[in-house]
Amino acid sequence: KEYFSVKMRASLQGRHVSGAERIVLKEDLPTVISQLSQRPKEYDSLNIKVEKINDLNYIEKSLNVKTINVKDWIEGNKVAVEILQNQGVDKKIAEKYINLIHQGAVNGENMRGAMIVNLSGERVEKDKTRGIRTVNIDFEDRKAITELLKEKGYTERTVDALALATKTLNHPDIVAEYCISDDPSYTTGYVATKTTYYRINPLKQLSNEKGGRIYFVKDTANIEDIYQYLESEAFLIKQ
Ligand code: PML
Repeated sequence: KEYFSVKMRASLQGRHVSGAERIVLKEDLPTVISQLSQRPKEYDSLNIKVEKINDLNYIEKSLNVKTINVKDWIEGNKVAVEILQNQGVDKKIAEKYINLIHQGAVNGENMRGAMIVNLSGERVEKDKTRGIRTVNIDFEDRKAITELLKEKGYTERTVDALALATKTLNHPDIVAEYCISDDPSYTTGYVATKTTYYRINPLKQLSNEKGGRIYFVKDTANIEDIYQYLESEAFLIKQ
């Protein structure tokens, strides 16, 4: 079977407004390209990139999803830090970088990709403005997963974020991830561990335009290998 990656990104006045990715069979390309092109509400520039995948890998199962409702984003972040601490991340280190994400990690602006922080508290991504981006990931049966998650009250964004987090945490050197959306109206965020995607609602203050991701890695992490795995290797998640 021939698989293709379809990546869409849209911007408005030079600002990124929407992005999505699918890995699909050749015969599904027309449908998927059309769907993705209709996804952003407003834009003045939209790119769709289609690339053939030569080497496709599989992940058996996505992370388990658990929702934690809290009274406000401050409380949400306390819960997030506790989960991170249970994964071996120092409290002070977790708090420092979480604060940075909430304030815009590049001089008050969002990074394009994720920050990588090791357990000693050092930032180890190669480019601190760009960060690292988890790409080339999808569910083998996206429709079924989406229906299942929507039944449980989750959103389309949960589906996309769950796929990304499942790939990210599947790397042996990555121990946990923290994420808040850069959409000012979307306040549910998550912390992912090796087994579980904890949706924390809310995890950021309503109307905050800052957002991003932090990947916490072992001190011995092979950074080159993490880039190669997250940015170049293609995976489908079976369920
Ligand atoms: C994003 O879209 O930028 C992040 C999405 C976070 C999804 C949280 C959830 O609803 O599970």
